[in-house]
Amino acid sequence: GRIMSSEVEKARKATKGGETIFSKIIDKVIPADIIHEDEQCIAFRDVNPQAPVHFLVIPRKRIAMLDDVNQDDAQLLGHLLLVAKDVAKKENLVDGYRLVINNGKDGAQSVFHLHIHVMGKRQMGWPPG
Ligand code: IU
Repeated sequence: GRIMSSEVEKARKATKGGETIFSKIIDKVIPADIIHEDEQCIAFRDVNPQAPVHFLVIPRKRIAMLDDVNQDDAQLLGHLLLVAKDVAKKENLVDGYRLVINNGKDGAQSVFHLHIHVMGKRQMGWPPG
């Protein structure tokens, strides 16, 4: 069979509900390497990077997953993408980069606070695993 990474195993067991560690990062109760902050979102480096540059863009608003957004979040979602692009530029990802949103079990989501992964400084493959 296929080898499953521990991250995927973790994701398959993760369940939605309540506060996550990302709330604590937003509230600065636990530290993170924050590289962007504004009224609506923050961006910080992933603790387990999958590329030489790997950061997450997350809304301050507690949204568990992409499935939970609605029309009222349209501006916020657009903002997250714009921040992803701006921070990618600040991180000098001049040769391109990859954005990923893992949603739910099959998407291998392990933290139930919406986040956009931004990865760069290596050649990505397709399709993703
Ligand atoms: P996922 O999309 O839910 O599968 O990814 C969650 C990511 O959050 C994963 O890449 C973790 O390495 C990352 N992360 C983190 O940066 N800091 C933390 O305290 C925790 C997870 I928990």
